Amino acid sequence: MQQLNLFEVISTLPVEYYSGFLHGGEAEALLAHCRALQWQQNEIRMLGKPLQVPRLECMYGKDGASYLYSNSVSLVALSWTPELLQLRDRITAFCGHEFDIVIGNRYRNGQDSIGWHSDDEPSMGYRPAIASISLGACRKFSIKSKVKGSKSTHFWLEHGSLLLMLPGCQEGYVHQLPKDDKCFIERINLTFRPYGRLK
Ligand SMILES: O=C(O)CCC(=O)C(=O)O
Repeated sequence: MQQLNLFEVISTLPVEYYSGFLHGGEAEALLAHCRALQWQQNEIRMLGKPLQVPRLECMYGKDGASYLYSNSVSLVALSWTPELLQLRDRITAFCGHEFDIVIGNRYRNGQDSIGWHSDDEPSMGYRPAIASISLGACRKFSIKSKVKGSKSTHFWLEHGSLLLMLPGCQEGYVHQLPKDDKCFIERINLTFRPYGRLK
């Protein structure tokens, strides 16, 4: 498995990047599987007005799990598919972190995005690790410290790659996937997260 030189650039950040975590055929098969998941178009309320989230979303995992963000979108977990469960266990065997749910983001093209945020929903517990798998289009990912005036670091998330956001990342940093006017193809992202653990 290749660990990009980019890793050196980001070594001061609480993230690890593994290019080619999934081999070509595996990544293609997983992408096909993910396209058939139950995607939904959610809305948030902004200044009292409904606004479509600029991507499709889904959530799978632990029975009864629900995930609220922006005080308006509540994702409810559907049962694991065998493919997603197998991938979760493989990531845990690789990195040692345990996960209970996976949230999917489907960026239909470069006009879909996710803005600056951290994933600090209390249900994920204290200092969660999050494992992020990228499929399809290669998109730019940006991360910066929450300290005012901090500069952001950018790198590209390739098809089949794994990005680990380590404990401390959500507490100290924000991240985003900005729009990309030059991207015309789809990208699917899977973020495996802990849920409902006491520690
Ligand atoms: O699509 C990505 O790589 C980022 C997803 C993300 O930031 C999130 O799900 O919180």
